[in-house]
Amino acid sequence: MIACSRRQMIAGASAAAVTAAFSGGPRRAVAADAPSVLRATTRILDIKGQPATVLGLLRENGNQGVVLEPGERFALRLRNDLTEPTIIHWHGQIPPVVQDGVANLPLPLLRAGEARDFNYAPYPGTHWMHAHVPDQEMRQLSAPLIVRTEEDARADRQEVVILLRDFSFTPLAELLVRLAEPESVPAASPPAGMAGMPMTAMPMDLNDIDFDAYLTNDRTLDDPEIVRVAPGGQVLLRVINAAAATVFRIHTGAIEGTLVAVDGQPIVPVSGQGFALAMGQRADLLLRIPAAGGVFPVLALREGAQEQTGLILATAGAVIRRLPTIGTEDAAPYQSAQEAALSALRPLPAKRVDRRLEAMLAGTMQPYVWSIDGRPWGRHLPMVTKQGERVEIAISNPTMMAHPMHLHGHHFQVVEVDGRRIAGPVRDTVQVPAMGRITIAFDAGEPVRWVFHCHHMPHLAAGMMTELAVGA
Ligand SMILES: [Cu+2]
Repeated sequence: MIACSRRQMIAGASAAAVTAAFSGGPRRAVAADAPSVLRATTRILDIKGQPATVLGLLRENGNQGVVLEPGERFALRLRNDLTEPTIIHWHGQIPPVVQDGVANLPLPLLRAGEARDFNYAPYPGTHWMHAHVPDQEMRQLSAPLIVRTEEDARADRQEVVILLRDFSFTPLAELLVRLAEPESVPAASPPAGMAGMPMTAMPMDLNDIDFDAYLTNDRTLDDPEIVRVAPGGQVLLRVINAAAATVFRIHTGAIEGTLVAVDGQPIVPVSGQGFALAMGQRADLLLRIPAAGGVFPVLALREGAQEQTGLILATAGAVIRRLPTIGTEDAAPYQSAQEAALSALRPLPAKRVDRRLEAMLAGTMQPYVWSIDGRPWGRHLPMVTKQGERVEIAISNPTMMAHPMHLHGHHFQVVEVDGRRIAGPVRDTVQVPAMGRITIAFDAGEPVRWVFHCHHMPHLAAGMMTELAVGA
């Protein structure tokens, strides 16, 4: 432990700039014929003293991603300034499918130098944007997409965006080769004949990749972002898990947080000091800074491991001490009990279920192939429904890893966890624990093909995607 040094104070000053970059900053009016530009480009991060070239989504003013005020449309021109093709998905939003951002569904990737315009009415809440190309998402091609509500605008509170990532110097293709090596990790599926074994007898496989760093707003705890907060003030943390393959437990330390929304959708508030967040998911947490002031780290603990990342909330004059990047005990894993304890503030309207679908998650380590219903993407069988139908998909996970499952084009409600009916949260990404079963419900939307996939990037790259074919 060291006291706040001059170097850290300088770090604090540059942290203020990063805060501005993540929180939007002032916007200027643009003419209708000159859309605001979002560039997919490269940038350089400092990872434990080593420069790392990563990808990013930057505005003309240098800010990452997009913050929209109440009633504002999502209207911008995406320009691919990379030397490779890319496509960006607006995670949590439901634009017409032509703007959804999945390769060839229906539009192709943007070529290097190509631009494409987007214009749709956004859903409010904490969302994000990312390349729908696993290798690019892993190279940090992601950013916040925040849509503020009238309530946000009226509320006397400070908003802090926390974008969590994992970082590896090793390219995805090489990681996939390593993952398929015999000595890598426990089997993805229980051996034949062991399906009836109790869960505790099986080796749960929480993390199949060890990353080189875990980042909060691009920084490690060696040089964290420091956010100035007011004594007695209220803070809204908008936490986004943009990691490729890491579940985090958000830990608010001495202050109890109140979870008020998941995936941008309001829930019946739940208080606590730790909430798990899977890849693709978001959590909105309200905090009250004690009137006496002080230093309040917000940590993200790597599930089932000791690595940690985070940022520091501090009142003026407080002495900030450095926090270790490795904690003292393994963080508790994401459990279905957390999901079962959440309730939507605005549930789906009551309606008879028109169609019940099943999705069986599957995987093998050698070769490293993950799939849905035993069929990797490309050989998949579409799940079929009709526009307007109330659909339930029961997702069964007999594998030894959890899978955060994301459905495009819809917001769904979690209605069953391990056999128990609940009026759970409305989401777009649900964590299906190892050996667990989760049922989601929604009304089928635009009559087109929407993808349904795991948000663990190596799993997605290895085939864990299917489609929901909505008929007219
Ligand atoms: Cu998965």
